[in-house]
Amino acid sequence: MMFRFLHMADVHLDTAFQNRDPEMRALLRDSVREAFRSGVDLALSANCHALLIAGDLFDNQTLSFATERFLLKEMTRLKEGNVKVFYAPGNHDPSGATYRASNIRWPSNVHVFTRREPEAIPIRDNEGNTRAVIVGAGHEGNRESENLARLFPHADDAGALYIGLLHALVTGSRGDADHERYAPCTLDDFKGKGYKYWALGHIHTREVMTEDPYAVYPGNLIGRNPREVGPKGAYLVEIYDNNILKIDFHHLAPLCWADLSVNNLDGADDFEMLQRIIIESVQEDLERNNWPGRILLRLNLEGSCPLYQEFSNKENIEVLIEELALALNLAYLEIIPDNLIPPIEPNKYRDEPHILSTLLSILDSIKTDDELLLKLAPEQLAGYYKKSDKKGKVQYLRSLLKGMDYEAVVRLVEGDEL
Ligand SMILES: [Mn+2]
Repeated sequence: MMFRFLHMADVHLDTAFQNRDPEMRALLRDSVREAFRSGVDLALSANCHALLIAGDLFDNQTLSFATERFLLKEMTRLKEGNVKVFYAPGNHDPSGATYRASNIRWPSNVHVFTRREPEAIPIRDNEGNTRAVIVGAGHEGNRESENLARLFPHADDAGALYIGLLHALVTGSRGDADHERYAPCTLDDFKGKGYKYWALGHIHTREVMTEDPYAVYPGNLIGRNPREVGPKGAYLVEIYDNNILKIDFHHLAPLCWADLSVNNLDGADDFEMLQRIIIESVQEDLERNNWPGRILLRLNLEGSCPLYQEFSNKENIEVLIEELALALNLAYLEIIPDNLIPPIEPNKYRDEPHILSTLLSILDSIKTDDELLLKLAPEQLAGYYKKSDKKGKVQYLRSLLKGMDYEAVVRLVEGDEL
């Protein structure tokens, strides 16, 4: 006997995308739905027995009529294809009775784990044999602070395949530091319970944390901002009687975020040249990544550039965006020029009879002279409590000196003289 399922999490339908303009907002919201629809298509075409959704399917605060209608339609499609749905709510879509979503009348193929106490649902084949047991628990409120994984029972039907379904923060996962500590647990909570696979949600970064048992975050279904780069989707999992497990990641998002930097703009002395250098560099990066779907790009421009001044004009940036988005066939482009500097050579200003030269030589000295450095900054530093730790203070102060010689030249020399 074999059990096949699709594991997804953190769909976040109805994210408001409030800081985006209306066109971009529409693109992102439609794309989330499209990604979910592709997941349903995959579950149907791969003849999955079940779709497992590990929470944050939507946002209770903003659940719209359109999304409610969309979800019911997609769940019904799964029902018609004999795919069961197991859905364990998370902190964004908790199941508590006061939330609007708790009144949704799901089709009969959908099981929602509404309680934080785990519940075991057997899936049987036509002969009545247990194919798998899905054990799930849901968040009832939006700030679950308890370790729910610990409450999961041991696999008691010895022959059956057990799968856990839970929205939780597992300590030590790749996204640990960036996510709220809801339903916190550790990998140890999953061990020794006789489960084959833990279908997790909450962390937006994809990760197979362990293989015995499998503890898996599929990541969110689609990147929502430039911090969530690369292909996004769900895991298609097959588990056979002999305990062999096949796991395949499927990209489902119709678009991918990329976050790239260009720092070779020394030769960009006119608009044409600026475009050419950027296009070449970005094309190379995109080809190397070879990400599927349309690309949304955050582009950081860094380092010295003769056209430094031109970037203080917003209109110039808009025109550049227009040209590059077209040339690179991007669905969206934002440019961050904050780390550009004028093409300057601090050495040009050394050993001359002016204050900049004196400042540069002081900056040079305090790279090695601890006493002089402390003399220039005798005050207690905010947030720096160890008064006696001279070495630590010196180290910290020195870390602030990076790029200061450039800064000094930019501040003390008039634009035309650079
Ligand atoms: Mn969450």
